[in-house]
Amino acid sequence: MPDTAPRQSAAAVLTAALTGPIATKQDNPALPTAPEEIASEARSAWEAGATVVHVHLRDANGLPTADLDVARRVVGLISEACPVLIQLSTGVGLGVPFEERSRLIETRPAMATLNVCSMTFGAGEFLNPPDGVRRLAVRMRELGVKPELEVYDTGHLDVALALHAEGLLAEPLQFSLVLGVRGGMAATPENLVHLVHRIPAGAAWQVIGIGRANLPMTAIGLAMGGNARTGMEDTLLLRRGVPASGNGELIERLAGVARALERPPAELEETRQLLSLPARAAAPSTV
Ligand code: KMH
Ligand code: ZN
Repeated sequence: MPDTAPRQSAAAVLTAALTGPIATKQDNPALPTAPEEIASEARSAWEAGATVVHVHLRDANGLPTADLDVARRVVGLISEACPVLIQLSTGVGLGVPFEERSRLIETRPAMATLNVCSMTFGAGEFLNPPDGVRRLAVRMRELGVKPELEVYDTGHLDVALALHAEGLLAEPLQFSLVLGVRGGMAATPENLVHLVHRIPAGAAWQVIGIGRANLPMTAIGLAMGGNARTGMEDTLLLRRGVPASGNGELIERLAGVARALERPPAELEETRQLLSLPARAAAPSTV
């Protein structure tokens, strides 16, 4: 009997979300917060198979910040540590004002997140006002910063597609499907399948699973042909009761899943192609 099952032989882009804005060293002492720690974790993730790092910034007290000097320092240290591609978070942290968060793209990262809707986010509120989101999308397009469209619920996908229909987003689109945030979609295979079916042809997409959903949701996403993200922003545990020793360990496990599914982790140049990034990084910031 011939094997007619669809094959997923293409490489998968693995992204490491190194620290996020919410967890603290009390939650897991391996969480990187200082710029040097974040750069060292970027290198561990790179060595384990990640070609993109998603970066949040912390101040000297370990709190989320959108400080441009901290951004330049962290990006500089990561670039010295390894050639990984850097995606800055414009989500930053729940208490940081939207306009401050938006200024981060003036440092001209290759990629940055674009959160298209406001929402309840765990115990807090994540504010992304429609006019601000439109301005940020326009500015990202002007600067050549590739937006990663963060989709925490089905309506967020509609808003992202409406921004695209207005001509505010360059093709090909790139989506993160985030499952398991309290206030967003529950982490169920049905929710993921529903969203994947609605992603426009030619767009890149990755799965983000929060907490205990991290491994199952990313595994399903890889099996469906998507890219995947893990890291200490998404889960502090390797498995129930076992804290992750760092981002490298989480990426190593995800790379193993990807290889088992015949989706080997993408190399750097493959990643640039799969995400339609220019061959070289954007010009350094003069801001
Ligand atoms: N943790 C939230 C504030 C992003 O990086 O752009 C959402 C977030 C999104 O982290
Ligand atoms: Zn983030």
